[in-house]
Amino acid sequence: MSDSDTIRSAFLSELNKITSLSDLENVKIRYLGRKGEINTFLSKLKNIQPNERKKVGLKVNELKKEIKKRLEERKVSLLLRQEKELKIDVTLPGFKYPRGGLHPVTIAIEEVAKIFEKIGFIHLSYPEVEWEYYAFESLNMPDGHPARDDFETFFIDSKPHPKLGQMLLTPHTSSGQNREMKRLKKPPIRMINIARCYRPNWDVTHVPMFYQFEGLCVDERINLTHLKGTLDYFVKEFFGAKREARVRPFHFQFTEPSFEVDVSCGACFGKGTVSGEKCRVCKSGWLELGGAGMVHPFVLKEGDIDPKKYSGFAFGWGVERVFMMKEDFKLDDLRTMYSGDVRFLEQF
Ligand code: FA5
Repeated sequence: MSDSDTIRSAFLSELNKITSLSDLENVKIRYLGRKGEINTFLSKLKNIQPNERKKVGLKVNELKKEIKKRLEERKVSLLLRQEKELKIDVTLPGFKYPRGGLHPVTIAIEEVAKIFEKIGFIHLSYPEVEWEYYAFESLNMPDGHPARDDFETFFIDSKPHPKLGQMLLTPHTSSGQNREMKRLKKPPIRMINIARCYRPNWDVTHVPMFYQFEGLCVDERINLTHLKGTLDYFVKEFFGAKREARVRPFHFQFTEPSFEVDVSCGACFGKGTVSGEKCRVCKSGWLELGGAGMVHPFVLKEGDIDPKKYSGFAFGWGVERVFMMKEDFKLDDLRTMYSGDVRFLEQF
């Protein structure tokens, strides 16, 4: 046979003639077996012009997938027909249903949680439907404060709580900080809160529903070196031993001092150049991860913790973002992650 189209049409006509499971097995061997049509064709790829080879190879692989799928479907329909006719041969091998896999975001959540659990952080998911108090007031952002604008929010049209304010969809996992302080009543606190967050954003780098993970550590004498050590630990565990974290001054209303955290680029390892040329992945040597800082004394007081005795650090990052950075791929559109497109999801 000369090309994959010829193999395909021959296969389709044989497929139509299959009336029993043994016919099906023969067709399967003829096309997918070790010396079958597909493998024979693949072994001849080396004779094709190099510029054509990739295209033809891809096409044959697609055909192989299609043949497998069609044979599986045929098998299911034959078995169902047999069952109907009450001619069940219990000695025949069973058939396998196609297997699904975990969504990449679920894979990332499990990995992040495991990394922090190893150093004693408790994995929790605080509510995504939240009160205004936890998302803002408890975090040093009173009603009308301009910092609230950084966390554009979906409010729920319902009767406000007399003390906790309006109900909303939490715009960040920092709303779990006050809840955890009040749950434990007393430090030490080591929490990793991984939960859904919502903001009315919809563009190539923003989705209205996304995940964040929030670390919170409060104890006596916690200082910046503990924060930096934890960031370095996470970066090495998640991205690889050669990667490093760095912090840059920033502002958040609920941490003081506040930082943005960067991770050294996996292509140039912080140098910004590869073989004398500007690194194409990062351009500057570093990639932005998310926010962090030392917990503001106001936030500790709101959590009934004495800021003279205790101090802490916190950080909060987007799960989708760290996942993409780890896999070293840039999605042209972050919304693809939630499009339910199996061709995208099958890659992980
Ligand atoms: C915050 O949400 C702070 N709460 C983080 C923090 C926690 C700082 C603790 C200090 C201490 P920011 O708005 O920058 O910060 O969001 C953090 C990350 O969430 C972003 O870097 C991004 O990765 C992710 N993110 C935010 N909005 C979206 C969105 N609409 N779609 C996808 N990811 C988003």
